[in-house]
Amino acid sequence: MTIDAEPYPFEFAPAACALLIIDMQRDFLEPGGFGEMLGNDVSQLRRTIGPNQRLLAAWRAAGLPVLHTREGHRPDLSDLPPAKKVRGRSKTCIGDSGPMGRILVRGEAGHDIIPELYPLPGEPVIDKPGKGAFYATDLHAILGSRGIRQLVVTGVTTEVCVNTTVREANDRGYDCLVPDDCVGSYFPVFQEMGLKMIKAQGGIFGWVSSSEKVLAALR
Ligand code: C5J
Repeated sequence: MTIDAEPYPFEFAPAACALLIIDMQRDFLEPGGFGEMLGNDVSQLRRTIGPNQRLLAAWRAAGLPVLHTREGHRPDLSDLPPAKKVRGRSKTCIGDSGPMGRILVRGEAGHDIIPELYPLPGEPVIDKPGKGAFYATDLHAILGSRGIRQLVVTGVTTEVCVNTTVREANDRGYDCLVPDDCVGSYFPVFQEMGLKMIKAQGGIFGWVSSSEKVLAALR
């Protein structure tokens, strides 16, 4: 079975393919959250919610594995590198009080996944301290134990945590497909370039498609 994709059709092996939803967290997506507080236009990310909901519903209905990630840190910030803490020289940074609790701290309201895409019991949630979902997590072990070789990667943001995760996955031998309407960036130019970088040079990191095309294959 193939999915229409760029740079060429993706050989879809449903029994070995997981949906990996990156960082659809309240602080990144909700009006009044940390992302908006920094001056970002959250509507650029919120347009991905509908396509992700449709894909997630179809994926679950097909009985295929779903995993979610959240970027964040331990409440004592012991896993927060000082360099990450001070980067940006922002007045408010990771660990400080934000509009929805302490920013990017596990257990806080803003750190959690938006209700529209909330994980079901049994769907692994990978808490990651970095941008990539494989760094300092057990994601590779979980995927390996389930025989997963392919990932459909969605979420936010396209050029940061989605791109980093796709690159990490590629180096670990996974084939990654990214539906363009299911990933978002606060910056339109990074959205475009983030997707181009994945599919360039014959699919150097993976494939780019759309949720409709993945849904067509699932049907
Ligand atoms: C993610 C970020 N999830 N942009 N984080 O992309 O800091």
